[in-house]
Amino acid sequence: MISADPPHVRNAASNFDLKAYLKERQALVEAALESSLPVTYPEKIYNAMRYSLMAGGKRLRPILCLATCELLGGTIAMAMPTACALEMIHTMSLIHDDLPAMDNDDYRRGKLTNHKVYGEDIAILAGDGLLAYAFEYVVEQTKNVPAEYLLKIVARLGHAVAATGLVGGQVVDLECEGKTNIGVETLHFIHSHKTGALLEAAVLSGALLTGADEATLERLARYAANIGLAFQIIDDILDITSTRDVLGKTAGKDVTAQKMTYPRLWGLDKSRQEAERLVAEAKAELALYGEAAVPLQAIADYITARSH
Ligand code: GRG
Repeated sequence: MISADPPHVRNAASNFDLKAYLKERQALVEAALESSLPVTYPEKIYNAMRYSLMAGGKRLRPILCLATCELLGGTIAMAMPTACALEMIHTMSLIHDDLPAMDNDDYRRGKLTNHKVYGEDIAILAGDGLLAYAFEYVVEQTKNVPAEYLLKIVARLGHAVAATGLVGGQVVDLECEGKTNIGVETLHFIHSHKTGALLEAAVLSGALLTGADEATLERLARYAANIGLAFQIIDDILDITSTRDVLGKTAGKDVTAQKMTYPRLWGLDKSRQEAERLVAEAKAELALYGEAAVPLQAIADYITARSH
């Protein structure tokens, strides 16, 4: 395929070391998360919250937030509290998703799930605690950002969690359990809400920290929607083609539960092609930023190349 990018952008893209970039960003996020939640009385709940928050994971949502903020001229320092809040929200959604009343999973991020270690009661509260703390954390810890920008970020995060986002996606997912006649629109609804909404919030909150205008937000929302869907398609593929050791969570669950997935709808080859098409579209949205867009474009590539 002939690249539409000018040669200097192509060179910047081919010289960009994504592995090193992700490693560095992950280390920054780990350090910030580590100090975000000290253990105090009652220790049990703080330990349960930290157990899942510090259990690893790719830290994709924080990294997207930092990268978008930097793309638009902001700094890592400005964005780090929001980046941590995104990971707190994501972690709470994983804890609740794994509960016996939801997906009933025993493993997550290569470890026993929160309720397996702390019991269901504490796991529910650990999720609630992380969710509430995320909002407090953004407002209390963000420095050098106007309050009106922070208000928009808080609203955007709320929108991503509420029935307009994660909760709505999870409800439709639960409703579809055991049904074999799920169409592509319903599948898209589930995943654009369960997975896409928080990825979009990660990108848009990074932009909102810099006071981005509507056109910029719309462009970045298109980038996020495309990588969000690609991310989910790859998730579905990996559930079939990978193992628990590599994924850090139970593999093959979708087939066992006879869940409707993209590979089930389209087959593995078409699913992979579709993910690649979405990533190419996501990258094209950012072409006008030239070299500055290389990190976000490389993150889009990582979504289809990842093994877990
Ligand atoms: C948000 C109030 C509230 C309730 C939760 C349970 C629920 C409602 C929603 C489910 C959301 C969910 C678990 C979606 C799946 C998203 C997804 C693809 C998770 C895996 O993300 P990765 O691969 O995981 O980024 P790591 O571990 O790398 O962070």
